[in-house]
Amino acid sequence: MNDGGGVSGTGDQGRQFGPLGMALVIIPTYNEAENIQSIVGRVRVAVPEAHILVADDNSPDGTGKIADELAADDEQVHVLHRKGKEGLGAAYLAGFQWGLDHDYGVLVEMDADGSHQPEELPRLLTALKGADLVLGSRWVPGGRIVNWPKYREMISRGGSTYSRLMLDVPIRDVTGGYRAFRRETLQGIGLAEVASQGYCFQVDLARRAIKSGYHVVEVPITFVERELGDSKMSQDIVAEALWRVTAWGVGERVGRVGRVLGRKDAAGAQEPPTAPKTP
Ligand SMILES: Nc1nc2c(ncn2[C@@H]2O[C@H](COP(=O)(O)OP(=O)(O)O)[C@@H](O)[C@H]2O)c(=O)[nH]1
Ligand SMILES: [Mg+2]
Repeated sequence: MNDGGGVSGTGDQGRQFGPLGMALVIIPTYNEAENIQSIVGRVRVAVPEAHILVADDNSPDGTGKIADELAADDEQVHVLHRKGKEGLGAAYLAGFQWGLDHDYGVLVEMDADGSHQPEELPRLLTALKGADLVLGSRWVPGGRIVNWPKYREMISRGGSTYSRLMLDVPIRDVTGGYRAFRRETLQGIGLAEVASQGYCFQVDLARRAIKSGYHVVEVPITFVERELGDSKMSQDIVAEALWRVTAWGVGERVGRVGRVLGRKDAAGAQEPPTAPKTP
């Protein structure tokens, strides 16, 4: 790991983000050798004051080595080398921890494949001034997708709708992965209990933020399907999302019913004994 040294939220660069502190853009990678240089370069141009952390799961195609070369030339680029493929969720959890340990005030999630356009990041960061968590959203007015196969759109829209109804969260794009968090939001949503590995990790974080009372805002984005490399989407990832969202939703409903019944019992116990009916 190259941790760059001298990273802090109080330097000149930090001040450019105002009271929120310095931003760290976390880019999880698995076999993104064809994309990593371009995405890092685009982020550096779009938000020159932000730092970047590439969280690579020991990609066989050498992504980690390319990232190391980029980091060697640029003190704002860092690399977290992980031992093997453990899923998007685990890579982000490690990246968040690294960012919190290094005093970043804003932590951004961004895919490596260009689907999340760095040029839209300033809009997300501006919105974060009035929110605790900003979600880049494909499914609010103004949001768009480019070159996405119909079946992927259906999985994504269906997954968001199912999650919204099941979990009772007022969010149009619950599965998206282009997000900006204030550090306090990540610290307040119980990251230590997050077990989701695949893309339902995103649903998990959004629902935790809402349930914890944080102000979550959706900002429209144009999501552009990757041109290079392969998607890591799999049936296992969809299956994990389906069972976890269902389990969370059922668990919440059971909990609500339990609380209502509990209140009734408690209320009943406190009621004064009814006076004997007079004949
Ligand atoms: N570190 C790490 N990154 C991953 C893993 N799975 C996916 N990613 C990265 O997560 C981002 C989104 O994955 P992608 O394959 O583009 O998913 P899709 O956009 O849903 O098809 C990309 O930057 C991937 O390289 C993983 O297991 N570990
Ligand atoms: Mg992708």
